[in-house]
Amino acid sequence: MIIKNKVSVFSNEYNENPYQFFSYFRNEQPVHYEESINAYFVSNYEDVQAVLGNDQLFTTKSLAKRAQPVMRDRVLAQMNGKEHKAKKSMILKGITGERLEEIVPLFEENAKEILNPYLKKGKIDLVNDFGKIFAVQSTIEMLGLDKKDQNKIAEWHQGIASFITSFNQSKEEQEYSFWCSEQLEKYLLPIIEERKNSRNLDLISLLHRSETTDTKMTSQEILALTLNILLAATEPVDKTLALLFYHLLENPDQFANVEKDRKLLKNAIRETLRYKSPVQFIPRQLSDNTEIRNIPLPKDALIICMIGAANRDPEFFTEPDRFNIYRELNHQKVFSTHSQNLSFGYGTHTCVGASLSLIQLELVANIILDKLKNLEYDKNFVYAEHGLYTRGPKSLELEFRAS
Ligand code: 2IO
Repeated sequence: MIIKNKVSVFSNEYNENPYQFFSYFRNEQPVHYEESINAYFVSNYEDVQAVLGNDQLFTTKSLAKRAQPVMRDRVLAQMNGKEHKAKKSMILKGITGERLEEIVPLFEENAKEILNPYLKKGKIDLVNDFGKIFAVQSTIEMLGLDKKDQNKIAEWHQGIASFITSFNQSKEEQEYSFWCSEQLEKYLLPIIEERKNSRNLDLISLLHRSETTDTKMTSQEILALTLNILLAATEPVDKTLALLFYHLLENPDQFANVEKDRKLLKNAIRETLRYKSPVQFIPRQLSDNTEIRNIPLPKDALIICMIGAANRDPEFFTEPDRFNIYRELNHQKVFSTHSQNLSFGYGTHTCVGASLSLIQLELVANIILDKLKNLEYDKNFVYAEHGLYTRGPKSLELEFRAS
């Protein structure tokens, strides 16, 4: 496509279909300046990798504005050195090994319970009837919260997610986000206090046991990490799941092969994350003057990595604009683990939950494939996506035969 005028990521055209502009950004505007938010967008794989790989120069200080106001203290990505290592290792303890064996059956139970009432109907909206609920319930299990509070937790999560992933919140919307953040604080602080001496493996109890250099975490610090986990483990889940099934339905041959050979699911999930990255942007802040592709960038500048565009860079992926679950098996250009695409970030602050999330998605996709046969779009279904920062289908209305 030949584009004459400068394209803004805040234009309607971009919002409608960002993917069509990725090659324009990579080739014509590799360091694209957006005046309205005073930020530089980088889109080539090599540049994004270089930015995320250098956390001394491209710092996570950007999160002080983007996340901290609703997180109420620093999130994991804002920490570094010993502190980062200690807290990250406690979080990992809550999602791997012994604890993973506890979580997986809970995910399974929840998924089946949410699907059940739809089996009789033969119809489901994979985003609004399933994905969003499954996402919140999964996070509730990991944090050891009460499932009966899921509706209010989901509502409050939506409010803080909107603050973090918006560029143009109105005053009212921002106030609502802060209100949600306050409600979560009121709800979570007493639970956090209660678990001071708990020996359990839920993430809140584990965070109490994280000994950083010499200080234990305060309840407020634990609150911020709890909100961090709530957001990071909830927000991308329904999106990825719906994108996976949408692109399988759009590619019936690949779908048929996945149904027959479930070992292909892992590749299908990774290809979905590459082809339609649910987290499209990762922000950083410069600690010094520098340049990218000879374009000078001033100290303190906000740099936004365009993950979706980098994941379709032809220098790194053969036929990048094709959804192809076999690419990892066929193409040598591509490495072999999820670290090949930048969907979980790169470098020191690579997503802590990446492995868990792949396990969770594979598990739930298998349950859906087992129970919902002859999947197809509902008669009147029209596909549409939304979101610039995090992006996914608005809905995915399906018909099926229950098995
Ligand atoms: C609080 C954007 C869904 C994270 C976050 C802004 C920090 C960090 C991310 C991901 C995904 C969310 N950033 N998770 O991009 O914890």
